[in-house]
Amino acid sequence: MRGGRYILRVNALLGSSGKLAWRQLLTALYSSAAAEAKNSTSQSPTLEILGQSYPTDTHTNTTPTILSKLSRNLHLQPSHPLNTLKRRIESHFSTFTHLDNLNPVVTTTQNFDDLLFEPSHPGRSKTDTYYINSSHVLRTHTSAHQSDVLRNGKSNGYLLTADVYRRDEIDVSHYPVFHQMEGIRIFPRSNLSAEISSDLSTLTSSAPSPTSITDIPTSDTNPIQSVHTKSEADLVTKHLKTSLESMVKSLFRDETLQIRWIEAYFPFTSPSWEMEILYQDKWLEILGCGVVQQQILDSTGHADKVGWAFGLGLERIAMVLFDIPDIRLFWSEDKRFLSQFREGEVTTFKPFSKYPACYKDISFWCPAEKEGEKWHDNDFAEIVRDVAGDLAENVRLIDQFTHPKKGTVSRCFRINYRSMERTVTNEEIDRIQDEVRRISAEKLGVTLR
Ligand code: FA5
Ligand code: MG
Repeated sequence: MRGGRYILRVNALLGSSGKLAWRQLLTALYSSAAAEAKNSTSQSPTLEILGQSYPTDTHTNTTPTILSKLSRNLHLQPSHPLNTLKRRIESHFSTFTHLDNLNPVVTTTQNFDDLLFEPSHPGRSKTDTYYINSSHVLRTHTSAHQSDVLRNGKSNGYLLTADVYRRDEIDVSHYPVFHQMEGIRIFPRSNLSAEISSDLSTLTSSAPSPTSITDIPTSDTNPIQSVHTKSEADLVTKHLKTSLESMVKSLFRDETLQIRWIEAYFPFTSPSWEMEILYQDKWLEILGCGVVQQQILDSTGHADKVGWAFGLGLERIAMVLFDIPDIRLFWSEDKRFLSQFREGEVTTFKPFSKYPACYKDISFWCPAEKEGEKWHDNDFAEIVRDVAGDLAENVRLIDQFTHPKKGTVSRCFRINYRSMERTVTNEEIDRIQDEVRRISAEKLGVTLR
C-alpha cells in the first residue's frame, strides 16, 4: 500500500460527511476494547482502525489506550489552543497547500524507508514506535507524508498538521501522542536565485523585530550535499531560516525573545538544524529542519528542483504561548480547561487548583538480558499508561542496583498518580497499582519484590 492510492483512499475515508461516522465507530470500538484490555493481555488476530482491518503479528505493540486517541483530533477542535496555533501558522504560510486529515496509520516504507532511515536506525525499534504489525506503524512524525505529498501534489509549498505517536517516558512535557506541523517548500533549480530573492524581500520586511538570533554556519559535520552547489545550498538555507524566524517572531511578538540555531541530524535532510528558544532560562527545542535530500526529490518526480522541509511540535510552542504547564491538559475534557479558550485567540491559561497526588513505588528484578531482548524503561512506562491512562502523571526510576553475585538487576520506579479532574482514592490507585504489577510480571517477565 503506497503513494497516490493510499492518499486518495485516506482522503475518501476522511471526507467531511464520513468524518463523524468513523470517529464514533472507532471511539465505541476502543472504549470497550480499552476496558477489556484492563482485564486481559491477550492479543486479537486483527485490529480495526479507521475502517481498515490490520492483521496483528509479533511486532504489534499498539494498545487500545493509544488507539482511542486517534479519534480526538485536537488540532481540528475550534477554540482548542492547538487549533488556534495551527491556524496562526497556516496564516503565516498562506500560499502553501494546507493538509490536516491524513491517516495516522502509515507503512514502514512511508515512515522510514522513503526518508532514507538506515535499517538499523533506533527510531525503527519497537521500544520507540507503535507498530500495528510488521509493515504498519502509527506515524512517528509528519515527515512520513513527505514523499507522498511531493509525488502527488502540484504545489510548491505544503503545510501539514497531524497527531504523531511515540513510545516515550512519562512526565509533564512528554505524552505518547503529540502534534506536529510539517512544512515543505520546493524551488526550480533553474530560477533559484530570482525566486528566492523576490520571496526574501517580502519576508524580511513583514517580520516584526527586533529579536536576538544566534546562527551557526554549515560545517564538516553538517555538510552540504555533494549534488548541490554551495550557492544553491546557501540560498535554500537562507530562505528556510528566514521563513522560520519570521514565523516564530510573528507568533511570539516578543521583543525580548531569544532564538538560536544548532546543528542537527536527520536522514532526510542535509544540512540540518534545530531551532531553540530561550524559555524560563533554558533552551527549548521547537523544531527540526534542513535542505531536503536530493534523492527524495529525484524519486518523487522533482529532479529539477531543490527544497527545504521543517517539522515543529505544536504542544511545545502552545505550552509557552498559552502558559500551559502540563502536556496532559491538552487532552482534558474538563470545562475549567476548555472554557478558558476562544477561537483564534492566544490567552494565558489560569491554572485551576491541582488535586492531590498519590504515589506508589514498584520494585522488581528484571529478567536477564539476551540479544534482542534488552530491558527498556519505555516498555514499563507503556504498561503504566495502558492501565492508568491519564491518571499517570509521572514515572521515575528512583533506584537501581545489580546483585553482587547473580548479576541480576533490580529496579524501583515511583509512579505519581493524579487526576486533573477529581481527587483519586487510595483504594482505586491500589487496584491500578496491583494491575500494573500483575501485567509487568506477565508481559515483561519481571520478578516482583
Ligand atoms: C522530527 O520529527 C523530524 N521529522 C523534523 C523534521 C522535519 C526535520 C522535516 C527535518 C525536516 P524531532 O523528533 O526532533 O524531529 O521532532 C520535531 C519537533 O517535535 C521537536 O523539535 C519538538 O518540538 C517536537 N517534539 C519531539 N518530541 C516531542 C515530544 N515527546 N513531546 C512533544 N513534542 C515533541
Ligand atoms: Mg529533535
